[in-house]
Amino acid sequence: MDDKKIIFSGTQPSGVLTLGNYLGAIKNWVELQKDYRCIYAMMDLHTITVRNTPADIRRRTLEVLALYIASGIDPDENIMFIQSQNPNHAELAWVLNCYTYMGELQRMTQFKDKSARHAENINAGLLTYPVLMAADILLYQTDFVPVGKDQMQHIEICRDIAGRFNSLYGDVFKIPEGLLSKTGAKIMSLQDPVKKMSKSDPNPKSYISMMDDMNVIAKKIKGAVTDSEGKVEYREGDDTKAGINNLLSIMSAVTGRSIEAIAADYQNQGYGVFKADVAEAVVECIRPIREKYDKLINDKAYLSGICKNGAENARRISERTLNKVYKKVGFVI
Ligand code: ATP
Ligand code: LTN
Repeated sequence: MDDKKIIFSGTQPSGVLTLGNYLGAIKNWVELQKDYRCIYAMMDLHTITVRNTPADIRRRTLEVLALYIASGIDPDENIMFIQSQNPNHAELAWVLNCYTYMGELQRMTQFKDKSARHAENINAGLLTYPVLMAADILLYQTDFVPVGKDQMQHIEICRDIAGRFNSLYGDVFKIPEGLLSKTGAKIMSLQDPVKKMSKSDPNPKSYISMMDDMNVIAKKIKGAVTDSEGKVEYREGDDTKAGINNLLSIMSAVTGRSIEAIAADYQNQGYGVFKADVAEAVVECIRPIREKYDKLINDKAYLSGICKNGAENARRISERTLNKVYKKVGFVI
């Protein structure tokens, strides 16, 4: 490998990607590919921590890849692969499980949220999910992990696990840093704007899917929950303003203009005009991605080729770290 710093990130094929995934993560990845050696994966091993239909996982995995490419990630310059096609992830996760404490895992916000939402299936994988995520990152001696704000707690535990392992065995892992996008790091639900926009939300009106028709996108934004005050003003931390704060953040992320400048434009306007303009800006942001996506998704041979090639590269790079770990803990290799 050259001397560029390493970026690793991924999304789960647990649903159709949302505007939150795009603005919080993928858009940032596109920028980073110029200066870093980037590895972006489809995290299917993580997806079975909650019940999903197998055919859906299989189909969505290639949909996620097509969306990465349609968003502007160049498959010739970056490594893209399916997590389950590189067995080193599961192998390192097992080892790291033995260096992670139950108490740390039980404190994770995502574990608490998901175990409340899936009370009938609080499986061990849901608890140990952050250990697998740590393995994903540490296998590649990653420098930076670009994610949305909701994932920062998982980056912290990854750093703790790596530090603990290094203090026992010497410098085995690079300690990675999380990287937030400047705008759009936390896009909120359109129906309950104090909750993050999530592709697994049972109410489709709460999220904009990257696959929604353009008129559906406009309708969802026009139906977004706001307040009755009628002022397009950004007030950080004021939950009564959460809906407008969110629409301002979305507008800022898709146009690249500052929230202040946007709010100033709508000083004397009602929510109707503002929402119509946000809808138009979001549609214009998504439209070109969709057009590319629609062409790519039918070319299964091309997409599978990228995965195969990506998995070979990923395996080769990550093998070095795994071998080092096995040697350090005492396995005969
Ligand atoms: P699920 O709802 O299935 O838990 P998710 O959409 O929350 O899925 P991922 O697909 O794993 O989670 O997320 C991929 C990336 O998108 C992560 O970096 C995550 O931080 C980011 N992301 C997810 N939701 C948002 C959001 N609402 N705003 C900003 N970034 C987000
Ligand atoms: N947990 C992440 C998805 C994910 C990930 C990773 C992101 C799994 N492994 C490694 C970055 C690096 C999520 O966004 N829910």
